Amino acid sequence: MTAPQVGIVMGSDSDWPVMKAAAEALADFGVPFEADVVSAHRMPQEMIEYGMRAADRGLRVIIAGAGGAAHLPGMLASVTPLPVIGVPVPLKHLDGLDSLLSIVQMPAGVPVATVAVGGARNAGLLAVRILSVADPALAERMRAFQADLKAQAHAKGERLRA
Ligand code: RP5
Repeated sequence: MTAPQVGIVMGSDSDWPVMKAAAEALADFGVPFEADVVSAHRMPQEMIEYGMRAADRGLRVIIAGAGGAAHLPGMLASVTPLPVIGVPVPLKHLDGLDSLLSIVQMPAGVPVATVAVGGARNAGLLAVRILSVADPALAERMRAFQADLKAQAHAKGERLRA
């Protein structure tokens, strides 16, 4: 089996219906990934261990999703040199604004690349872009994907003008 390049982690399996879009984006581009539940509040030692070992295990990017008091992405960013992409997961109350603010308001020196509330697909695509900097074949697939997006947008305009 190919070693995972991206670690997708989330605070609970209840986040998976949102987070699976990141996994699907990575699979679309053939990027090997792993997915797991790593809760900042319910298993803090394991969470720190995951972050501290991630780079040495060969991961290149971490995608971390959580809802509510969403401390997982920031805490992982505090213990790993890897880029961390945070996904605010919307819960029943507050529409994910709580998750967004918990993830995006990081102190200077500890960045988390935060995507939109529920934006797990973009998190996957951003991870692909990060990896493609050092992977020309992956960069070529990203260019083809972008060209396809452009063609679809043009087609929508053509349908409106018709
Ligand atoms: C957060 O609490 C998780 O990321 C999840 O979004 C939320 C609810 O978790 P469960 O109670 O569904 O396990 O830490």
